[in-house]
Amino acid sequence: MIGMFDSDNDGAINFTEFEALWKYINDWTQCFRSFDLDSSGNIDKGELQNALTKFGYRLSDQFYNLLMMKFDRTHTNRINFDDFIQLCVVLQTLTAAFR
Ligand SMILES: [Ca+2]
Repeated sequence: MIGMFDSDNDGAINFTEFEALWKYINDWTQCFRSFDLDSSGNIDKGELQNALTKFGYRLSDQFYNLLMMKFDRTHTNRINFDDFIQLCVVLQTLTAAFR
């Protein structure tokens, strides 16, 4: 992840790059919190459906089950913060591929 933000490729994060990294993480944290309606610190299937519907995705119940199965790595029917970021990135990549 650090590599993504080392824009001058000197192997280190300078202040400007750190600011970009900080903003990126902050944006994701805020996004995650707004999804986590019951403030449990993770996203359940209902919260995921609610959030992705707001994003304009129309997905079948089966697809949500698939997403939960794939990204719920703790097998608690809930998605943690880092898995949630991964889910969004995968979904964005898929959406871009089908456009
Ligand atoms: Ca929650």
